[in-house]
Amino acid sequence: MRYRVAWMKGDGIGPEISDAAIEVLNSIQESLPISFDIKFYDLGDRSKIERGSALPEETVEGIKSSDASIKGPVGESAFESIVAIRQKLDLYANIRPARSYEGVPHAGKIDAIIVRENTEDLYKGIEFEVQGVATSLRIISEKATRRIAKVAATYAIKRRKHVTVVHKANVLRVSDGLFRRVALEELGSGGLTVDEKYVDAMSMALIRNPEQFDIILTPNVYGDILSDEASQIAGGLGFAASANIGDLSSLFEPVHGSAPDIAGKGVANPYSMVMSLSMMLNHIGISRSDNEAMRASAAISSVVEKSIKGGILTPDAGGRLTTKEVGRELAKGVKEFVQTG
Ligand code: GGG
Repeated sequence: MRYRVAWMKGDGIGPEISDAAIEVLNSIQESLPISFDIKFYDLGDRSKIERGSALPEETVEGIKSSDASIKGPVGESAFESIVAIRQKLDLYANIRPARSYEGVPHAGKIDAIIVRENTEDLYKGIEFEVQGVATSLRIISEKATRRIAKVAATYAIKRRKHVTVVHKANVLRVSDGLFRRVALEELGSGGLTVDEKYVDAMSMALIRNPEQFDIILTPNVYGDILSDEASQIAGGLGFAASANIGDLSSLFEPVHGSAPDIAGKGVANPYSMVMSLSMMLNHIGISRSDNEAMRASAAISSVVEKSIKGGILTPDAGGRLTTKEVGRELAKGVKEFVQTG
């Protein structure tokens, strides 16, 4: 099969880590009966300066008309670009796995997935200031809560059948009260173990005993914060990949920002981007029932795991390789993996 992929390289380290991931994708095309027609689109700070928009209409149309899309990190324009595209295309499920790998120093053993509602909450962006008083409106709807709880259940059923619902319903009694009620209602009938945690207690429990968590279901803002914490426990944001999934489109991206302080130095960690690519291929495989896409995703995951263990790492993770060298090694590893079965 041939798939159309929209690729936004983004800002800062985005182009470097994108190029490393494209090298891996090329090795997939050379070794499996699957191919990709990649089209590049603008998104983020540079796009805003050069084109007057952090999210040009052409990019939105490009994502809509592709089979899958993937982006590098963006800088200060996150609200106008990534948050906006999630809302525009109703990419309501943000899937952020946090897993500690052998070979990377990690603060605790973790293998969890944060399932974050991706379209509402304070990130809806309804804010205004009147006479020195700034107000942000927090939107939590029954419809959005129910559908994200369903996604959490789908993941939990395939894993350890355990969901932790995160909220602060003792204080935010109406908004988090609704999230808690609807999520527990939706998760209550599927044979899952469901528990709940206040977000403050959750941030402590994640550090104290990260191993206990499987699927972590959260409203938008808590999910953004907790996923940085979880990825730090796992070994750092350089290994944190994610998916934004809707009913009609999907967009894959590293969890981290654009790291302008190290941009252009050749030391950025490309694993987050390569793992996002693996998530994209897995999504194509599932949504199109394509075994070759599934095989490609599994090959990348295996090679990533082996390479991390084998010390193929950039300096942030204790290695000595450049971004390009890690990309090249992963591409070579994927080709060998596929050829040797
Ligand atoms: N702390 C990681 C980071 O900077 N992520 C980019 C970002 O702010 N994304 C917004 C979002 O995921 O909602």
